[in-house]
Amino acid sequence: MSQSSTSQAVDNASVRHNWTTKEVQALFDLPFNDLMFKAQTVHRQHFNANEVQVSTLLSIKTGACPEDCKYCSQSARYKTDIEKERLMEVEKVLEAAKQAKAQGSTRFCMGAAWRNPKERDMPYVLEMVKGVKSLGLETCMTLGMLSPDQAGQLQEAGLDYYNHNLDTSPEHYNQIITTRTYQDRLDTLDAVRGAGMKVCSGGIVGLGEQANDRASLLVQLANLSPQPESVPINMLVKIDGTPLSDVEDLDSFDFIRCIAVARIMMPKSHVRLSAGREAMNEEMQSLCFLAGANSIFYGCKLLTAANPETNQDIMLFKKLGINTETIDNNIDEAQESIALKTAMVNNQNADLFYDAAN
Ligand code: SAM
Ligand code: DTB
Ligand code: SF4
Repeated sequence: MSQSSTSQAVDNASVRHNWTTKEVQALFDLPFNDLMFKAQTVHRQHFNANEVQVSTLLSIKTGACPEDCKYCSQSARYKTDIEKERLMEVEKVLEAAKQAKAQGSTRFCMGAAWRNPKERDMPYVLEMVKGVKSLGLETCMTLGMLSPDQAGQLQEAGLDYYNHNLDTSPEHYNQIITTRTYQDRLDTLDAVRGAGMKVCSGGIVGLGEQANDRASLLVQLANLSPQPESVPINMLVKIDGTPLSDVEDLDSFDFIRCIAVARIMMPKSHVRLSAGREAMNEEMQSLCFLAGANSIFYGCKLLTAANPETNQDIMLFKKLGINTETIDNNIDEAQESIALKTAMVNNQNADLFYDAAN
C-alpha cells in the first residue's frame, strides 16, 4: 500500500460521513456519564485534552442586515439595542488584530452583517485579510453567502478559514430564516471548500428546536466530506427585540450532550464552545471541555453580545490546567496522520478507534 493510500485508509477508519439521525439520537440518549466517557475517549485519540484553541471575533460591519435570522441583533427587521456601523477602516481592524494577538489569540475572525459581500466591499475585505495574515495570525471571516469567485479572491489574499453556519436542522430551518435557503448555505460551504479554504461551520441550539433537530443538524455537519475543520456550537444569546427573545432556555445538560455528540461524530475537528458562555458558570464550561470542546472565542465581546472577560478565561484555564494552543503546537493534520500511520504500522489501530455505530 502506498503512503497516501495508507493515510486514506486511516482517515476512512476514523471519520464517517454516513451518520443517520436515528443513531445520533441514540448517542444523545446514552446515560450522561457514558456519553461523556465516549466523547473524552475520542477526544484524546486526536487532541491534547488539556489544550484549547482561542480565536478573537471582531464585527467589521455592524447592523442593518437585510436578512431575517430570528435570533440576530443585527437584522434590520427587528428593533434591537445595537449601534449600526459602516465597514471599519482597514487600519482599525489591524489595530484590533494586534491587540488580540497580544492577548494570546491565534486566530482573528472578522464578521460582517451582510447577506453577502458586494463587489465594492471586496478590495477592503481583501486588504484586511492580507494585513491580519501578515501579523502572523490565522485569518477567518464570516461575511454571509459567497460566490466561488469571491471565495477564490479571499483564499488568494490569505484567508485560512471561512465561517458559515448551517444554524439548525433542515427541518427546523424555515422557522428561523426565510431570506436564504439551506441549500444556499451548503452552496457557500462548497464554494469555500472548492477555493481551498478551511471550513468553519456549526449552528445554534436553544432556538426552540426539538431534540431530533439537534441530532439532524449534527448529521448535516458530520456528513459533509471533508468534515468542517472547525465546528462552532452556539447557545442562543437571547436578544431583546428579536422574535426569539423569550424562547424557553435549553437545559444545560442538553447543551453539553450536543458538544459531546459533535466530538464523537467529528473526531478531528475543533469543536468550539461558541456564543453563550457569558451565561454559563465555570462548572458548565468545564463540562463542555470534558465533553470535547477545544476552542473558544476569547475577548469580552462576540460580534455585538458580551463574552466573558479575558482575565476570567485565563483564571478558569489555570484552575483546569488548560493551555492555549499556539499555531505551532496545534496537532495539525500532518502530525496527526504521522501518529496514526505509526500506530497502524504497529498494528494497534483496532484499539485506537471508537466505533460509534456499536
Ligand atoms: N451575516 C453573516 C451570516 O449570517 O452569514 C455572518 C455573521 S453571523 C452573525 C454568524 C453566526 O453567528 C450566525 O450564523 C449564527 O450562527 C451566530 N449568531 C448570530 N447571532 C447569535 C445569537 N444571538 N446567539 C447565538 N449565535 C448567534
Ligand atoms: C459563530 O458560530 N459564532 C460567532 C461567529 N460564528 C461569527 C458569532 C456569535 C454571535 C453572538 C451574538 C452577537 O455577538 O451578536
Ligand atoms: Fe444578517 Fe448574519 Fe444576522 Fe442573519 S445572522 S441577520 S445574515 S448578520
